[in-house]
Amino acid sequence: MNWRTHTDYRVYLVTDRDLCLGRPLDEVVLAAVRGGAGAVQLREKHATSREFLELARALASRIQPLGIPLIINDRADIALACGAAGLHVGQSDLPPEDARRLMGPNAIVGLSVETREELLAAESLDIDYVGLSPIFATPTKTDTHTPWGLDGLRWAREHSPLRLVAIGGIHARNASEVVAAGAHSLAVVSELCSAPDPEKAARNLLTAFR
Ligand code: TZP
Ligand code: MG
Repeated sequence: MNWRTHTDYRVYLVTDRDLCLGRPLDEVVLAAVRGGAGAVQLREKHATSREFLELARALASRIQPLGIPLIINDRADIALACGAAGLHVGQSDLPPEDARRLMGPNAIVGLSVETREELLAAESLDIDYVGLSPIFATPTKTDTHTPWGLDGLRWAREHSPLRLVAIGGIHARNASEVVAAGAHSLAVVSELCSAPDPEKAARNLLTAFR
């Protein structure tokens, strides 16, 4: 499986177990995947390494055979140990060049960018996408930079050839305008993790691309 060429990023689920309304994470993830989520990032900010790895292994074994990549947030060691398809890093994490070297030429490597300068600098890197963070202010992550907004997203699309993964405050109600402003991908946490029906919610987000 060449994840770098075969991934459908349009609806990209980023996990938060605390927002899953008490349901097991794999149940929420599998429902979102049935609804059309084409990429999943496991984001764990409080788990021990052992717990993170166990979760990652379990998820990878459920979704990767379906052709859906598991992308690990921040931890190359966890990504390598569980055979994840990819790694997502932020500006203060492992540098993308090292992420690529460790993960190898066929893995997905994504990078968060919060400013125009970071976006332009990312162009010279061997990465698969940039996460434009955040598009809108969001209660899910409050330690963020100034939001890009739709104008910032349009600027990004005009000035960068990179695949643009929009994240932050994206919901069914604004998904179409985020796509119209230039996003190649909608990355969401609460819209799917906290949806009463994550399958239906994912299917609904996909319609923003029609
Ligand atoms: N990075 C930038 S905003 C964000 C992350 C992980 C959280 C997005 O959560 P939501 O619930 O989709 O607004
Ligand atoms: Mg990080």
